[in-house]
Amino acid sequence: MSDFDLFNGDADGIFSLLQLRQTDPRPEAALITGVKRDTQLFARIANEVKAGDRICALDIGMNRNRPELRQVLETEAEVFFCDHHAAGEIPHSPHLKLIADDSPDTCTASLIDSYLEGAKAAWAVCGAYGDNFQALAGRIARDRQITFPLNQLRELGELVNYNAYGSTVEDLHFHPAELYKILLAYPDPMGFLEDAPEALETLRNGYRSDWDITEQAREIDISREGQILSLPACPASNRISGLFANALVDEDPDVAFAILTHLDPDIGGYRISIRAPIARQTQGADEFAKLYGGGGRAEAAGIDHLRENQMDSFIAAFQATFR
Ligand SMILES: [Mn+2]
Repeated sequence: MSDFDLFNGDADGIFSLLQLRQTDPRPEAALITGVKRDTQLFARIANEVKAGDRICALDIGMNRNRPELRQVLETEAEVFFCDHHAAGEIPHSPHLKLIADDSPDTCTASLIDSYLEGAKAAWAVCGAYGDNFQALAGRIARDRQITFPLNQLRELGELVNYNAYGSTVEDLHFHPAELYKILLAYPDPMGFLEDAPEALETLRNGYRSDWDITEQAREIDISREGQILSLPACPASNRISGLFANALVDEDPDVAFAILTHLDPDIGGYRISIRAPIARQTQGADEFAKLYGGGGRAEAAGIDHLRENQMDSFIAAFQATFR
């Protein structure tokens, strides 16, 4: 029997798995993860899974994994799937244990916290902060009587989230599996923060210097309801674009944002982070992103590749969607 832990390489995925594996260790589990957008993780294991294998899938969305999930269930492997993205059609199988909630105020780390009845709640607080759910993070901390300084848990959540942003794992400071293993050695987030290993300094320094690139943001199309900005092609842009988008929508929750990051000239076009105006009812960032082959959640979504010649259509559709 083999174990496979599939998890989003972002804070929500990593802090979900930390909670689970510090209560139910599976040291031999294969760690299957990648950059934040690399969520089609069942495809990587579907052909090697056997009956009785245990698969744990966290924060990766069912929509982009359904065919391979079906294939895995048909081999009679046992799948535990926990997620907060819109699931779509759910396969019927006695081998699937599903915890899913796509309401806009939850995240996977919080669902795991409920499942484990708060056994490792401080990690869940970091996960919620990392996924940009400030109120939820505060609620978990209160409900579970976490006494650690929340500003420090928030910093850790944001740094681990930041680490997952990039076009490929080569853009990242740490492969998410490596960062997970570093954190796993500590019983709780404060242990890691107080020990202050080199990894913490690396993330802090990278985060600080990457923000500088946002000063080079160019305005592509600006209206009262929606702003489209672009960043130059470089690893710093690849890492910071999603956080830049979060910061903008936190500042101006009535406005929709699209941050376009130029891809290398040999590929051309853009990678895009989209944020719906969270203070208005016109959400559906995921539905909008789907028009261009992307996906995500109602509030936050992404498009992997927009070609130059799609730009006019993109601008018109963006402004129409979020008007
Ligand atoms: Mn998440």
